Amino acid sequence: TRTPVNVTVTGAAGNIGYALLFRIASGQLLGADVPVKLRLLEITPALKAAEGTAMELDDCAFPLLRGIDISDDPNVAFDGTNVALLVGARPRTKGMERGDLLEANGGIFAPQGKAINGHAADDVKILVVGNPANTNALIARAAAPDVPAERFTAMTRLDHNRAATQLAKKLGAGVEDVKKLTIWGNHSATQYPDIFHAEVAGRNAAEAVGDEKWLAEDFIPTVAKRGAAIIEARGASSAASAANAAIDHVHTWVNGTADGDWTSMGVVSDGSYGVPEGLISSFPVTTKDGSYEIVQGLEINEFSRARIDASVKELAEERDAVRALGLL
Ligand code: NAX
Repeated sequence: TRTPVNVTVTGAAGNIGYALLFRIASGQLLGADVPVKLRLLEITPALKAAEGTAMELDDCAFPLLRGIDISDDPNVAFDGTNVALLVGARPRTKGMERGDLLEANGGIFAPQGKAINGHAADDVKILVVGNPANTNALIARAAAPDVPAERFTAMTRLDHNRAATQLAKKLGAGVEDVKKLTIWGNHSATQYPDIFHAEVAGRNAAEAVGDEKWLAEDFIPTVAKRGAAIIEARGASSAASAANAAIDHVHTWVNGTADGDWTSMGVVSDGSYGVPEGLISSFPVTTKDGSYEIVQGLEINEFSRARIDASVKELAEERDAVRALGLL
């Protein structure tokens, strides 16, 4: 029998946590033959709620679930962790300036990065979901100098999945027919969902759409503002779809992308496509055997260039702001 994989989830008592934990425990994160141990990290006042979720996890009698530990101490929750899902974050509240938001999240992600550095397993893979996800990943990474930089990733898979559905609907295709979509840049309203290299049922997606106005005025804003539209409709932010994207992100990272396809992940830039080295920005990536590579050699047209640059500029500003706060 295989040794269980340790999976840490922060913000475990939150909305996304509730939608995520049961899927991890049922084997959807790593595979139907991989036993898991869950480590739940919460702030002290939410420990009781996390215990309630753990009771429900027990009540599911998942054969792959080999244990649940709950803690409010990152050094405990990240001890021996193989997969760390950093979901809990400080949300922006009314009247909060960006600097305050980044500082509050620095107070969460710097100590968590430090705890990962000191206690995680050598093969640790980290996904940051909590917003601002790219910059929170940057902060955690800076606090973990002994962990290879490429292990820190930020989630743009929800944006990727949203874009796939919008494109499939437009072309009357199934989502399974959509390949090689890319989300570039920041997980924010400046993100750029790129269909110029995408294929739908074997055809170039931009050619099949043949309508730049739809692209600029409908598709891109619909994808980029989808989070706000969900809040408006549900009265609560995306939770099950965000959890689903976190599952997809890690599953793809571990199990590989299909031949002739790629996915989108926020990863440390190596300078590809003019994205300054060190920024955690979303790129097209292929994955294999637990590692990933940024897809090289794509031609970037003027339409795309302007939008990638705008989102990357925002990332650079966030980096400069957290640097000024002494977090990098
Ligand atoms: P909730 O407010 O329901 O849950 C957050 C949980 O995190 C709470 O239980 C809180 O106690 C916990 N928490 C706060 N500080 C913590 C700390 N230092 N250590 C451990 N736990 C801590 O939010 P939820 O709806 O679950 O969303 C979580 C995060 O995901 C938010 O930052 C949200 O903005 C972000 N999202 C990111 C998305 C993405 O695509 N990257 C999409 C969905 C979502 O908006």
